[in-house]
Parts: sequence; C-alpha cells; structure tokens
Amino acid sequence: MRTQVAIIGAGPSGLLLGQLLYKAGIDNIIIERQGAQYVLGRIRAGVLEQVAVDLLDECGVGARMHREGLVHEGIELLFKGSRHRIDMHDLTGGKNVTVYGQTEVTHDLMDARKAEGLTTVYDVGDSVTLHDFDSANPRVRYVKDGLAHEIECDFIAGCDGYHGVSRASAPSSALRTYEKVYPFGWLGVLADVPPVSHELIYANTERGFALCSMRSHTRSRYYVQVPLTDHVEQWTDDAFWSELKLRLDPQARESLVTGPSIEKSIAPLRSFVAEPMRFGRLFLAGDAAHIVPPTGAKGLNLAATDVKYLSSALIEHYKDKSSAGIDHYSEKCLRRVWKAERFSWWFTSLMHKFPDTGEFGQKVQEAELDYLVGSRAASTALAENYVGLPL
Ligand code: RFL
Ligand code: PHB
Repeated sequence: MRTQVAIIGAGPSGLLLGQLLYKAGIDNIIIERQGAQYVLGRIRAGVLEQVAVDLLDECGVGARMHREGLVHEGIELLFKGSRHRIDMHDLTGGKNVTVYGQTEVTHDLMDARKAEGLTTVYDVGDSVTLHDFDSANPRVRYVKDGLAHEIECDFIAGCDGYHGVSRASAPSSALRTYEKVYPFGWLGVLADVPPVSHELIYANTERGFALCSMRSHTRSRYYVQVPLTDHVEQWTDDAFWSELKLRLDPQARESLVTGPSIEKSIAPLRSFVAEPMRFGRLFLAGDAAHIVPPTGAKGLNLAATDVKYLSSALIEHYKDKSSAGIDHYSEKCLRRVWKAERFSWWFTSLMHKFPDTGEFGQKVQEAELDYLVGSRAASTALAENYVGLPL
C-alpha cells in the first residue's frame, strides 16, 4: 500500500488532519488502535475556540456544530460563595467560544471521512510500528485481523495521543520532555438534565474545585476535584450530586437538577510537553506532543492548531515545493503550546485546593480571584487566553 501521509490515530487531531489534507488533494490513510465506537465513547472536551470552529468549517463539517453548538460570551467564577461573570465577548472585542462536545466533533469528522470514501483502518491494537522516518521513504507496519500490512508514505503524522506509539518511536536522544503532575483528579458526570446555568461555572471552594458545564440545553457535564486515591466505583450518583451541591452557591444549589449519570469517570491532571514536535519525516500533533490540565479547556483546541500548522506545511511542500513550513512546524507549534500550558497551569493553580498549601493557600487564591474580577486588565488577560490567542 502507498499513500502520501500516513496518520496514526483517529482522534480529533488525526481526523481533522485527514480532512484538511483530503480537501487539498493530498492522499492519506488513518490507522487507529481502537474501533470507531470506542473512540466515540470517550467523553472529553466541550469547549471550542473560534480557531477550532473555523477549521471545522474549512473542512466542510461545521453545519451541525453551527446548528447545535451553544455560543457562549462569558463564564462565571464562583468563590467565597458568590458568582462573578467574566464577559469574554466585551473584554476581547467580540470573541466567543462554542460549547460542542468532542464526541460530536469526532462524529462529524468520521461521517465526512466515510462519505468521501477515505481509508481508516480501525482495530489494529498495539501492532503499529514506524520505520525509516529519517529517510525520504518512511513506512508504517501494522497487523489487522492477523494479517501483516505495510504502508509506504512520504510523511507520518503521529496523532495518537499521550499513550501512542509515535512519540515513543522518536529517538530518545533527540527528545526532551517537561512534565508536571497535579495531586488530584477530576470526577466527571454526564447526565440528561438541563444545565444549572446558561454559562459555565468554575468554582473555587474550601472543599475543592467544581465545574458546571454542558453539552446541550438538556445534557449537562459536571466535574468535582477528587483525590487521586479515589476510585470511580466509590462514587454513587447521590454522593456526586451531594458533593457538587456543597461546592455551589445557594442559588445554583437550589436550581440544580439531578438525575442518573450516563457516564462517570475520573481523569488525572497533568501538564506535559515533548520537544521537538518533528523528527525527520515524523510529526507529532495534539496530545501525542503535549497535555494540559482541562481547567482552561485548551487540549482539543491546541490539537486543532497543531493540525492547522501541519496541514499548511504539508500543502506548502506538495504545492509550492517549499520545506519552509515543515522546517518551522515544531517551533511555531511550541510557541503557542507553551502559552496554553502556562494559562492552563495558572488557571488550575488558582481554582484547585492543593493538599500542601492549607488555609493560607485558600486565602491567597481568594485574594487573587477578588483582584481578577475587580480589575479589567486582569479579567481581560483571562478572557483573551480563554477564547484563544491568535494563531
Ligand atoms: P486523542 O483524542 O487521545 O486521540 C488519539 C487517538 O490515537 C489512538 N491511538 C493509536 N492508534 C494507533 N496506534 C497506536 N499505537 C495508538 N495509540 C493511540 C487512540 O485510540 C485515539 O483514538 O488525541 P488527539 O486527537 O490529539 O486529541 C486531543 C484531545 O482528545 C484532548 O486534548 C482533549 O480531550 C482535552 N480536553 C479538553 N480539550 C479542550 O480543548 N476543551 C475542553 O473542554 C477539554 N476538556 C479534555 C477535557 C480532556 C479530558 N480528559 C478526560 C483527559 C476534559 C477532560 C475530562
Ligand atoms: C467540558 O464540558 O467537558 C469542559 C468544559 C470546560 C473545561 C473542561 C471541560 O474547562
């Protein structure tokens, strides 16, 4: 088999890249460890920056997002028992975010790929191996249904997430990693109940962080900070709702509608960056190269911008016979990645209860939040980062 670009991973990065390349007439094959239903079953991101919305439009898959996505002009910060609105639209000169689940983005991209008749090889397990990406003729090998296959290609795009094979295949002498692990996780619940508020609520409380998010007017996504030692089985629905209520203001507590969970999971929080993001003809994109804690809602959006830079670089290579985009890919991505890493780390540090900082830490967070909501300059810095920095 031969293709121009072999893409490892059919998460949002891989599917988006495949679609952008296809639109530019560049042939690609996606190879995915899991089945399509498994990929769609992972409940993850919910907030899209304008950059991500524009990219989905560019791929021709934006119609349902514009119909069903919820445009949000602000967020609410809850601390010391009361809520304060950050008017992102006003503070950024008219920018918004769109609340539309990663599951739906993935669904729309998978449907488009299927409709165009493009090849995605699912269910290859851990069989993928990458070869000769330091030469002009890279190859990808995998096993499907007991049969060994080889793809010859011009480039390999490693879009296979944090646990993928691509970063692990890079020569360790050329790879530098930076990591911060946080001493807590997020317990998330998805439920078919109307959201408690029409905007997202980020809560700092003495019991720990909470987030009220949503997927639609009838489906809510809630999170509470939990110790890393907690197991999801310990948390009954009742226990979750009781804990969430304790972290809300009286009005939200009163109006919260509870119901059976349709998904419940605990995610650990991590900041991670691998440098560089290119090794010869192998490129890393999205979670394969970097992880942010979810507090700033940046993971999927960063993945989308990596893919924008990568598709532009590959299009430049094929159409203009120029290697400038390819040569600058890693540097361009990392400038943006580190800004999002900084923002996500800062917002996480501001909103969560840290086991080692005690009551002093809580008071300092409350003072910073008080300053933040009272200062237009500080609110603007939050709003600019939340809606997404320019490309
Ligand atoms: P993914 O989604 O992990 O997809 C990688 C794909 O590669 C496959 N794979 C392999 N395929 C072949 N061979 C191998 N050896 C393979 N190894 C792995 C995997 O099966 C998978 O299908 O990475 P990608 O595409 O880079 O996308 C990144 C996003 O998924 C991630 O950044 C976001 O979900 C992060 N995130 C959020 N991002 C936002 O922008 N806004 C949010 O509101 C937001 N909320 C969140 C989040 C992540 C969360 N969790 C659970 C980590 C909320 C949570 C709770
Ligand atoms: C979500 O809806 O899952 C979500 C929203 C905002 C975040 C993180 C997750 O910061």
